[in-house]
Parts: sequence; C-alpha cells; structure tokens
Amino acid sequence: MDMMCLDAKSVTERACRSCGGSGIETFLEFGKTPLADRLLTSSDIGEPEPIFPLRVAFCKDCSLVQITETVNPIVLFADSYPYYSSFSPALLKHSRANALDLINRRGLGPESLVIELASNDGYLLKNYVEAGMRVLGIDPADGPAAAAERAGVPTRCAFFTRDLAETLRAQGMRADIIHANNVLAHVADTNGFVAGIARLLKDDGVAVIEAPYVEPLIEHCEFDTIYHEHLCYFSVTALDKLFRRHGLYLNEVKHLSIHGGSLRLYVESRENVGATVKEQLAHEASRGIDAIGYFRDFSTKVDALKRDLSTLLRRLKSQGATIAAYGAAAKGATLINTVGIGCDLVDFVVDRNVHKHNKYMPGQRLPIRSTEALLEVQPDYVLLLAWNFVDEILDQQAEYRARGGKFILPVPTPRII
Ligand code: JHZ
Ligand code: ZN
Repeated sequence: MDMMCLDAKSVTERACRSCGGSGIETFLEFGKTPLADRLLTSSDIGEPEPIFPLRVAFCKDCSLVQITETVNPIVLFADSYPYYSSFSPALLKHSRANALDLINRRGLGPESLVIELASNDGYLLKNYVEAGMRVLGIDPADGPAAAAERAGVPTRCAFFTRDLAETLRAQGMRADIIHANNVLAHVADTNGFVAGIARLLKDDGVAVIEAPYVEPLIEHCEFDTIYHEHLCYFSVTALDKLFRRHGLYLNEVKHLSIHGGSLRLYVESRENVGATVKEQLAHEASRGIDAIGYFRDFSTKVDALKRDLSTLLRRLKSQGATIAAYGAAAKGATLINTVGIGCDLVDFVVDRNVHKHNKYMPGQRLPIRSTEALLEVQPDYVLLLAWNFVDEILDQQAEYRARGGKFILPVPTPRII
C-alpha cells in the first residue's frame, strides 16, 4: 500500500493490497460516489459532498478482489460513525450462538481472554462478559465504543494495528480468542492487521473472523455491498495466501447466510487444514474464482440490474404509486447513488437505528425517518435497501403488508413481494 498522508482524503493504490503485486486489473467501474456511511445533517444540505472513485479490481498474483481507492480511515470510521450492530436482533442471535459455541468447543473459563477487533457497541463480547470471561474490545468509532462501555464491555477506542498488538502483548495480553467480524475487508493496512493478530494470539489460540464472501456477491449480483469502507472482497484462495504470509493457517471455514453470504474463518498459528478448507479451495479452482475470467461479465450483469430497477421504479411512479425505502444501510447508499434513485422516486427512508433519524442519505439526500412512518404514510411500495434482513423486516412489517403495502427487493433481480 502507498504511504497515506493523514491529511490526504484518499489515495489510489497501484499495487495489490495483499501481495503487493502490480498485476491488478479493473473489472467494475462506478465512477465517483459519496461515502456510504456519511449521513448528512440538515446543515450539510446545500453543501457539496466529497466523492471518491469506486472501482473494483482483481489481483492476478493472489486472486484478491479489491477496490483501488483507499479513503483515509479517520474520515470513514472515527467521526460520527452511525453503524450500531445491536439494532439487528438477527445479528445479536447469530453473535451469541457463535460465542456460546466457542466457549463450549474451546473449553473457555474465567482465565480466558477474548479480544474483539472492531467490537462496535459490545454486541458480541457482552456474551463472554456474561459468562465471566475477561474481554477487551477495540474499536475506533467513539459512539459505538462508548455504548459498549455502558453495556459493561471494556473497550479501547482505537484502530487495531500491528503496533497496538505489540503494546498489548508487552502488557502481558495474549488472547485465547480473537474475533474480527466485518473488519478485515475494511482495513487499509491488510498485512499489518493480520500480523497484529498473529502477535496477539496465544500459541494455542484461535482467530475467528467473519467476512462477506465474494462468490455470492458475484452470483447474486450484490453489487451494492461495494463501497469505500469495503476495500477487499475475499475468496478463500486469497485469504489462505494472506494468512500464510504471516505464519497463520486457515484451518476451518464455515458458510454463513448473514450479510448476503459470509465466511467464518478459523485461523490458528498451527497448520491443521481441515476438509472444509480443502474443499472450498477446490471449489474455487473449479469455478474459476481464482482467475479474472470469473469476474469479467459482472459489470454487464450490474448494468442490467441497475436498468431493470430504475425502469421498475419509474413505471410504478408513472402509475401514481408512492414509494419509500427501508434501511439507511451503507449498501443502500451504493444502490441509490449508482442507480440514481432520488427524491423524485422515493419519498423517504426508514430505519430502526435512532442515530440515523432526521439525517439524509449521502448523495441522493433522501430523508431518514423512524420505521413508524411506514404505517403513518402507508406508501404503496417500500424498496428494501437492507435486503439481507428480508425475513426479519417482513415479519416486523406484517401490519404494513396486511394493509396492502408491498416490498421491492432489489437483488438478485428486482421483484415485488
Ligand atoms: P446492514 C454494515 O453495512 C456496516 P450496512 C459495515 N459497513 C459492514 O461491513 C457491513 O454491515 C457488513 C437497519 N435495520 O447491517 C439497521 C432496521 O432498520 O445490513 C441498519 O441501518 N430494521 C460495517 O449498513 C440497516 O437497516 C431491522 O429490522 O449495509 C441494515 O444495515 C434491521 C435488521 C436493520 O448493513
Ligand atoms: Zn495480490
């Protein structure tokens, strides 16, 4: 990675984020888009917004899919970061099951130390606190970190780096478990982050890492999960190489349905590669996910989806329908800004996260309201921007639907339900 000056808002990478190779080839281009989680306040309206190139590339040397622009992480995460994990009951359930499984499988007790990188509001570590274990959360976003402290989860408000790992190790900390959920793809210094994990893990410890998987992204056309926070889009092939570079081994992998299809990776300092990893590597080789050919027609599929969604919304609107949207998600920002869904089509967006209310979506500046607005206004259609939580949200909105309201799912192909 190029050295990033702290004042610079972004840099364009010329080499692979993982292996440093120069053979990176762009296969998808969105032009310049605003930052997906940078919600606007009413005083920002009328002001221009920072926009950055968003283009996706494949590394021919290590197979890593990545975006080429690195936005300064302080701009992205440190200030007013609006994402709070605990607003999704499904995510809380998923996280609790993960903690209980590890406590059980690894025989953790009161002496065990569990560290989470990007611990957000303590949504996961609180389960270990409840079970009487020692925990440390590390997260650079001050709002969520303060919420974690209030929930009884000791949290250090900082970016996790190789240096921080050294400091903690020098203070005698070595972790039995290191969690890192939905953060590996967000880190500009990919190698430094993994090296830090290697330093902080006990010899017999395990890093349990979750990251969205590139295969469903491509297969289900989940192009909206591409935004500046997500620097990498991982395959097991690319991950295996990344960990090995730091003396770590990807020994087990599980598929998860969360966030449109994710991987849970079990990474240790001892090599003990199980069948799940071997099968996944073979699968990726047979599907060609380790080569650029697999990604070449993605851009055409994305264009078709964008066109179909735009046509559908415009047709409904021309028939006199009213349309709102559900979920002021980061992915929603990519969707509305790349498809061009503005106030002419969608009246407002609703979200359960109170920190997002009375703000505006980046770029298209759709106002964000509480979910009650759906029953107050009863729009004819609701575009589901948080489609990854479709079951949960349809259940909650039974009343809106019983009154005749309909949802529009944008991916994998736009459809009304
Ligand atoms: P959600 C987030 O992306 C943040 P986003 C981050 N960029 C990341 O890496 C990915 O996750 C993996 C709301 N909601 O979680 C909450 C309801 O209102 O899919 C959120 O604002 N009611 C770090 O932002 C949004 O929808 C509900 O019932 O794309 C969902 O955003 C539920 C379940 C959610 O991810
Ligand atoms: Zn590479």
